[in-house]
Amino acid sequence: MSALTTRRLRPPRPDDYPSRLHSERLAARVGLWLGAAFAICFITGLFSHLIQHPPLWFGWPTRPVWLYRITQGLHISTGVAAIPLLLVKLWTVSPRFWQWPPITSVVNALERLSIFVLVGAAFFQLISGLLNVAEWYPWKFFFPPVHYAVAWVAIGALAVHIAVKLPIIRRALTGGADAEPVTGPDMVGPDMVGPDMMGPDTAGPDTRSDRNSRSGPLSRRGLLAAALGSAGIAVLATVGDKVPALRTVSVLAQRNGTGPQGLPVNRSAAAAGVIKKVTDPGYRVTLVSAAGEHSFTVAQLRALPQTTAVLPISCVEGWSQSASWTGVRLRDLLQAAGIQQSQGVRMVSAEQGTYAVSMVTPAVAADDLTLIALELEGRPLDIDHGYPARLMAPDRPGVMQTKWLERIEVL
Ligand SMILES: Nc1nc2c(c(=O)[nH]1)N[C@H]1C(S)=C(S)[C@@H](COP(=O)(O)O)O[C@H]1N2
Ligand SMILES: [Mo]
Repeated sequence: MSALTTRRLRPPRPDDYPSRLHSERLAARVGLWLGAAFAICFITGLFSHLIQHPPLWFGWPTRPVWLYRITQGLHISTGVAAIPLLLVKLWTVSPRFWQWPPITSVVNALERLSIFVLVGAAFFQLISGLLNVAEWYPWKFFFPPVHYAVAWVAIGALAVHIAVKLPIIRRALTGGADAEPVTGPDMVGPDMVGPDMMGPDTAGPDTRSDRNSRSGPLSRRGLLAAALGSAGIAVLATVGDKVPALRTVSVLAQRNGTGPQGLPVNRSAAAAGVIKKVTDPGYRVTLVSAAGEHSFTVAQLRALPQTTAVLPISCVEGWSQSASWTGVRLRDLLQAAGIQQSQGVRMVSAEQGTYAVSMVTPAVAADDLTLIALELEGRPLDIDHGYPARLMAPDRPGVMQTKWLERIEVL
């Protein structure tokens, strides 16, 4: 029998993973950062979902106008940071994946199942999110609802994982478990007693795991620093599409300030198939309400009182950029048509498709910064930015800033 077969046939022992980097303490430390990244990513993602599908109890403020820019920037950046952290965390605890026997008890089976779900959901979220930012969709499903549903699976499995591991996390983070390999007692069962359970004398520098340990050139502190460093580099490499000052170092950022009128474009007029329609001299923006229909030519919209506001486009995909927009206040337009109150306004684009419609809540409709924008940086909107008219409202996901407005339906 070859040495390899022999190795395979017997249960792995802690000695098979001599690196001290497979320690509970390191796993807990990296886990702490990873958990924080996941928590921020989940909460900011939840906000983004609620803003786009608001239940009756939910109201997102319109000030500060950059709040969503921050929350969604955090959502993408914590997701990016989580990728190297997750990989290091998995490597650190990897000896436990080859536990022998594979299942030791019902509790152990449940715990392993929850970790399987957690790792699967975490990978799914991070990879699908990253590909969505890159606008590459090698799948058939519609990304937002699936990403949202799996977020609950991930966060639920994470809560179970933290609850189950709480004693180990506490032990690892309060010291004393320094020399404890992740293949230690909690993995094999209560019958195997680890150094920290046998008293301080065996937990000293002379324990089994210490004597056999080979950490190579890296210390545990070094690996933690490398994990955090990689997370930081990953964020720096992608954050430039949110933070203009970091554009030059952000070599992997998707939308880096390039586009007509200095502002990126997610979907061009050509891609949306609206060029012919919106450049037609007969193009009108029609206000529809219980009082009837009222059509405006572009010239008529320009003749109404104009308001200028500096508002960011804050794309759900993470890029954001502030710009100066000029146009008619939605509030003024509604008033001009004799509409005092609404239960919401539907913004309908000349485009057909998924992003052709967005809802404006009564609070947003009444806001004095909610514009039917006609100009960007003092010039008529580029056709790719929604010429002749688009919605620009404060503190709102980019996907809801409907371009090429054709109908404004007051409910
Ligand atoms: N009709 C329509 N409006 C739209 C979109 C679209 O595809 N169709 N894309 C939205 C998205 S996802 C974003 S981020 C912003 C981008 O605006 P910009 O192209 O002017 O920068 O427009 C939004 N408005
Ligand atoms: Mo977007």
